[in-house]
Amino acid sequence: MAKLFRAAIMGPPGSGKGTISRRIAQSFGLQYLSSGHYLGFNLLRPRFSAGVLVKTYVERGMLVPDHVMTRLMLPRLEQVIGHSWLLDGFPRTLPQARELNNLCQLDMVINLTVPFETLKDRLSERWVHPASGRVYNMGFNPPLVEGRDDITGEPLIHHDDDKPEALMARLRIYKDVAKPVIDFYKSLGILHSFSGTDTDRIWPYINTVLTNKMDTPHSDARQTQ
Ligand code: G5P
Repeated sequence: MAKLFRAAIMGPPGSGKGTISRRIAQSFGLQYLSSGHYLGFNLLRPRFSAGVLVKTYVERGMLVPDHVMTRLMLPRLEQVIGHSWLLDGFPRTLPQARELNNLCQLDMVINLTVPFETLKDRLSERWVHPASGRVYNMGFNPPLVEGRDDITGEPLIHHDDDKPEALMARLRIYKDVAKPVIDFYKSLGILHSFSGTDTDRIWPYINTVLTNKMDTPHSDARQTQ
């Protein structure tokens, strides 16, 4: 049996984590687990008791408390114990990274760095299909029909936390909390950083590093949104 591979991707809001994660999942067959998508999905479920609290944080661009996030995400990882996976958006803080490390050790952490102005431009033009998490950008990967998801034809939405005020808060918070997480993974020797303004230029480097790290064969990168 091929060795299991566990990775996480981190980077500021709009750095392309979701876009690159989908390419990785498609090319390398990893299960894709997104904390943002999982939070959004749970907010739609009446049985999710922390829903109101979580909504307040997300809408303001603030981080959801660590204990809520670990209670949401760690059981999810236990469900995919026999699979290789890629985590997007978790862990976000040092306490989350430590809790995750107690449950399982990651093989690789991908760290994206993208200039601030680029992030602002991208997010102001982002449209999302809420049910699937598919993202579009009016310049980079526009939907086939304006305002509609390519696969289902359902309406696309602009997230409240992509609006300017929440966006600035998210970018500020990211700067503060990411550094200790980056240092933690650096100290474990598993951090790989990739910088640039274009996802399509960063992607071949990520593809090469992953190919070298994983035993499984890979297919060519493909845009999957
Ligand atoms: P999320 O959902 O984890 P963020 O804020 O980290 O959200 P986000 O905004 O989803 O990250 P991304 O995934 O890094 O961004 O980027 P993306 O969606 O792939 O790309 C952004 C846009 O740029 C898209 O429109 C895409 O098409 C376009 N794009 C990509 N590449 C290019 C390019 O090369 N050129 C151009 N022109 N466009 C491009 O977290 C949301 C909230 O949930 C909570 C927090 O409140 C958080 O704010 N949360 C947590 N709280 C605490 N702990 C955690 N672990 C949490 N996880 C989530």
